[in-house]
Amino acid sequence: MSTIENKSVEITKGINGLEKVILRETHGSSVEVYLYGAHVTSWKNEQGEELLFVSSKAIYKPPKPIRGGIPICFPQFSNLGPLETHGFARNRVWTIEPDPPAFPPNVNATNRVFIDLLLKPTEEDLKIWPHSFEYRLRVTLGPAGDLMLTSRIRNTDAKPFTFTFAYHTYFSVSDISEVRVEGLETLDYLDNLKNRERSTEQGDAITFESEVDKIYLSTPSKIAILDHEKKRTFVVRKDGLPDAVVWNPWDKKAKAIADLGDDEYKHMLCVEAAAIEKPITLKPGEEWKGRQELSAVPSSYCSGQLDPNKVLQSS
Ligand code: TA6
Repeated sequence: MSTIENKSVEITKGINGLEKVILRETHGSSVEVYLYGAHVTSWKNEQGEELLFVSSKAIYKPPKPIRGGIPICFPQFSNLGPLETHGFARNRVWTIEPDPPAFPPNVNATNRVFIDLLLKPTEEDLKIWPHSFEYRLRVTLGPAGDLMLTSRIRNTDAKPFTFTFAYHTYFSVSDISEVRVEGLETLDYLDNLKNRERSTEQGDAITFESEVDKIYLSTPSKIAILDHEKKRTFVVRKDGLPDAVVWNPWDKKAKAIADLGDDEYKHMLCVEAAAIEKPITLKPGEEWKGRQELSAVPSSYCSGQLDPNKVLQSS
């Protein structure tokens, strides 16, 4: 049964009866988040255009994580540890927390629509990852349609623990061959396609003509994704998340991924704010915070006319 709480936050049933929350902003933008995985599956602008990619073959059925949107990788990124790929947070059912511990004033600002979600390990989880924690996620839709994800992870155990993390964001792009990413040039990266060999990015902005799976290290707090055809620029701002993963599976790997359409790789690009190279360690009682803020702005990019510095320096 769907419950309308108020006009801007609706708790309802999504695909396969899984519970989801819809946030709506008065100018028309919206966000949808499933309690399964605390997984954002939709982010629409004021014109109702979808800004995130979700596979047409996505499976909304536990324990399979949803292909697309924003999976949360915690407490392990990829296979960098003993757990299943990308950890278990993305395939657990989170709860809504009506009254979480206070956020700093700038996060709690008025005229924002948000929902607070909570994940605590079950007895079963503690068998595979023996650390008690409280993971609070606030999903916020700003007045200009910006989407903010704020994670607060607290060690509620009697001993320290260490984790890696990523917001595995799938952006919707018109054509991957027409996309460029600015803000990562000249940085060091670990190449997942070469046993995580360390290299340095050369030259100009990053463009795509084959499979890419790289972990860029010590990245700036702002990264821009320019979609030439759509004349749209996504800006990723991040805090507490030094690394940035860039992934596109390209044609061969896309065919090998059962829940991704063969040609869908053309319309997606993952740029993931992450903490991977230097795992986070929390002592008992300590809390870590990692924030990602996404905005989509019209870009006047036209074969080299755009000055990347302007995109990256504008607030
Ligand atoms: O973030 C990039 C990556 O780790 C790739 O190596 C690729 O496997 C991708 O994530 C998707 O992982 P998934 O477990 O969701 O199929």
